[in-house]
Amino acid sequence: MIKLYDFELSGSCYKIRLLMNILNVKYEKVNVDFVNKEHRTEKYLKLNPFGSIPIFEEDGVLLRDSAGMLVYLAKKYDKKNTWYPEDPATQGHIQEWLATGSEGIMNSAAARLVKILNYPLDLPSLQTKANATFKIMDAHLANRQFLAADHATIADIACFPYTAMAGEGGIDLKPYPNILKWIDRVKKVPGFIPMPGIPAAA
Ligand SMILES: N[C@@H](CCC(=O)N[C@@H](CS)C(=O)NCC(=O)O)C(=O)O
Repeated sequence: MIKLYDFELSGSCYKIRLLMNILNVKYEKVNVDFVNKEHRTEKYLKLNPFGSIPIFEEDGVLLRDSAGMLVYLAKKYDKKNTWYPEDPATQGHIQEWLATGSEGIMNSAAARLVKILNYPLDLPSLQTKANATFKIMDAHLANRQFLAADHATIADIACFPYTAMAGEGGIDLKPYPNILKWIDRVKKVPGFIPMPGIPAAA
């Protein structure tokens, strides 16, 4: 049985819950007390020396990064190969957006941590960097429905949570109409689930 070390308010953990729900994969959830930094205790640092969640285990496979988990789940459980298609160009583009989901968009995640958990980080700088990423993403989505293919892939899941929750980090998405339409599109994917801060489609 898959074990997901999870925190309900973490957008990174939500990426994994979301794909597992879409693919109808059963799993056991282990709640991590993130607010009190349980993920930084010895027990968790043994599982992930980088000290972050989510952490994922199945049959002796231990994964410590959400992008790795998305690839693993799609390869193992998506029998139709739509979430991580075989074609090399699409895989290349997916990897590009997995990187953006772990880099530029994480500025939005960090801005949210400043706002909701008082992380001592430079909020204006994080907001500026997140906005720079959203500007590029909005232009990319001007003539596309999804980030890396003509249908949803793990690229969309990787970039979705901290884009959709940008407002919680004090970042206004109104200047990015193509992103707003994309958020609605992702919410309509069969198997979509909400999380606190990301309501279901209206
Ligand atoms: N590269 C990791 C990063 C995940 C990440 O940043 N997780 C946050 C929670 S959303 C975390 O655990 N941060 C550690 C901390 O703030 O102490 C992934 O995508 O899985």
